[in-house]
Amino acid sequence: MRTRAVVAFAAALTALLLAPATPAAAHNALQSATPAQDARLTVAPTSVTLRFLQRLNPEFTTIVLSDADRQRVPTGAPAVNGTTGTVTVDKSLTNGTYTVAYRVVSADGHPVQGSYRFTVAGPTAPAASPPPASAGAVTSADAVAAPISATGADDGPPVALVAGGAVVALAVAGAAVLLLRRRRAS
Ligand SMILES: [Cu+2]
Repeated sequence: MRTRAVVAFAAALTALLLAPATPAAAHNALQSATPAQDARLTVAPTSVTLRFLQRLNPEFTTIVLSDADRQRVPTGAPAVNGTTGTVTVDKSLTNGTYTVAYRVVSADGHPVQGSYRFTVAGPTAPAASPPPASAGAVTSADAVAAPISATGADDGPPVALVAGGAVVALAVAGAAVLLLRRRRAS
């Protein structure tokens, strides 16, 4: 009788201890991703692939890509293959930080969601800037920009002066021609 009570107590205690651990162990989890978390890419990715611990259910697999302004980036529907889900990126990603958010279902039916970021830092933008005249890229770009806008602002007065000068020159020339004709006539 006593032994039975002890065994029952031990069994109940074991069940109690194991109970909280069981759901966590049954939950799905992200194992790896391409692009990887916090990756800094020089070439924009054309797809995002997430590999999970458990098989994915295509009906309950969501992968959303969004940009730094939290605007959703158009992608294809998630293509599920076993434990991996892939979305293709419809537009070419410009430089910036992107967030991959996912929501999948665990084997026990409970949803699991998470997100991570990666950065696209391709050489496209620096190459488009004016030829590298000096070492300090940022400073030289600012220095180049400033004179251009200053010249643009100064364009007004010189143009007016030139136009005014032309009018004066024409008047002088006209008067000279008239004088010459009068002299020849007389
Ligand atoms: Cu669960």
